[in-house]
Amino acid sequence: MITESGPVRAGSPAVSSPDPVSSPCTGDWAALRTGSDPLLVALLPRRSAIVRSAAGRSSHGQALAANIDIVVVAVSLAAPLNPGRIERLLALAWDSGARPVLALTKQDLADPADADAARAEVATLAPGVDTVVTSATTGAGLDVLTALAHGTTVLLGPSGAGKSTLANALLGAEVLATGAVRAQDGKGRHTTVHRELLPLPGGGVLIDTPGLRGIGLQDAADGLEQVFAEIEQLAEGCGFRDCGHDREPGCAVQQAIHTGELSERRLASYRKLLRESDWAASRSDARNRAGRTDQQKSITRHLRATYRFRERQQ
Ligand SMILES: Nc1nc2c(ncn2[C@@H]2O[C@H](COP(=O)(O)OP(=O)(O)OP(=O)(O)O)[C@@H](O)[C@H]2O)c(=O)[nH]1
Ligand SMILES: [Mg+2]
Ligand SMILES: [Zn+2]
Repeated sequence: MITESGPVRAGSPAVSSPDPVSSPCTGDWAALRTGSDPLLVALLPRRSAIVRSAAGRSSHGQALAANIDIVVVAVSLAAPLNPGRIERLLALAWDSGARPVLALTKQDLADPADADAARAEVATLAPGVDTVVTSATTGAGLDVLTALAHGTTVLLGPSGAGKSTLANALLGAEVLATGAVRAQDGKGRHTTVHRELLPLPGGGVLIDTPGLRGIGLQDAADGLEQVFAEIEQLAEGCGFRDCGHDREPGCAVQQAIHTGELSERRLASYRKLLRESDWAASRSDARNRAGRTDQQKSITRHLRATYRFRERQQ
């Protein structure tokens, strides 16, 4: 933890909350009991939080970082573009309450024509998102990114995208370890293993994160609405209010696909991510219900026993 007298390591009491989303995470502001054994006594309310659905079969969410102002989604220009992953990361970013920025990294390694094509494609994936083309080698775009970063900035993206390299460039020092990507497919080797929070020279802090393997969406409907804003907008022109954008007559979304204004891939991606988000949301509702009824269950059990007793009496 960083305090006015520098960093300290503080214990945190056994987490009493059953929901891991509310466990302390990088970027949290906390109240400390100081002394020889500093102890975290309270977390301040978060103004934003990046929550993914945790790995495994549990439907719990996991907060990756809190109180974020800017989420920089790093995408390498030296690897094939993965539109679905960009949309997923942007949904996570928007949904956190922070402002997403796209950094297209490794410009120096990309063929200029390919870089232009990637930029054009990314523009259709990220309406309303500032996009910066960067190179840690030539320094391109770093000034723009420095200007965009303020408050708490977090770097997100797949392993090998160049997050730690970008972080070092923004920090003005080689603080974070970086690692070469695999030659055959440009994938990273998961060099960063912990989230790191570091002060930026111009003020604010920067959080570098490990490249996420699976980023499940947890009830990110608001984020998806932002990422797929143009589909939401088109849907307002559909004949039916609850149009499924399938074969309904007067469907403005299908019409846009027909004219090439909207790609089928994008509609499919929207549906897939919405399904995933809704599923996680319903699971967590079910879990909340289950938690609440623990007490009710014991009452029911008690009642049932009473009924059985009465039946025997008759
Ligand atoms: N030429 C060039 N190489 C870069 C650039 N940015 C990153 N790299 C290289 O890409 C590789 C991966 O960079 P990292 O910064 O370790 O990637 P990361 O996103 O932090 O990856 P993880 O920590 O595994 O999640 C390293 O070999 C970097 O030197 C760039 O702008 N230009
Ligand atoms: Mg890294
Ligand atoms: Zn429709």
